[in-house]
Amino acid sequence: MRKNTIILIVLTICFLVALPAYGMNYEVQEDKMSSNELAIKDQPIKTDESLYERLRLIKEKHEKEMQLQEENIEPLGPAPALYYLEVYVAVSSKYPEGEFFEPEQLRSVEDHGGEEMYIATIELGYGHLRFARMNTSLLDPIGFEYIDLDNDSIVDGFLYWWDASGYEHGYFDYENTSSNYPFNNMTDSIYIR
Ligand SMILES: [Ca+2]
Ligand SMILES: [Ca+2]
Repeated sequence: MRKNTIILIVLTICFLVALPAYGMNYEVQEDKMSSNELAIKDQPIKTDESLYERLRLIKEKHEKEMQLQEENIEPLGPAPALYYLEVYVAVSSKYPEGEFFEPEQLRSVEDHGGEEMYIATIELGYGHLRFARMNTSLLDPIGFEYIDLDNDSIVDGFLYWWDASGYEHGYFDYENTSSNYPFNNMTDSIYIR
């Protein structure tokens, strides 16, 4: 009887000590796995040098156009109106490497979906009415980054991440409206297969 009780106590202690340790290991592995899987989402956009080159050219072209206009009209305010926008990348559990889109691309090449899916949009200039939709249903933003193309600490644009988790495919569209004159509206879209 006494021997059995001692064995029982020893087993209980072993179980109580092992349980949290097991739980912790499991947690850590889970975290590591999910952040590795969709790591692209956590990489600063600045690491995409080819994107920055492309955006710099768009900015230069826009500034030249603005200069030509300013010769005729009164100078613009300090914050530039929204002048460029695109769907940049999609990353999903089914395609964790991430698919970067060409500006004119109409349809994703890769098959996306699975448990998680995030889509990033990029814009230059300042907008204030952002709407991202999947099959006309609004998506929530989960984060954003500033884009500073010339390192002058003046923000040139924004990257926004949208949560499209739960969709296996669908029509993604993004729109934004300029905060400043001429209060123009811009859109871009892509079919995610
Ligand atoms: Ca800048
Ligand atoms: Ca799919």
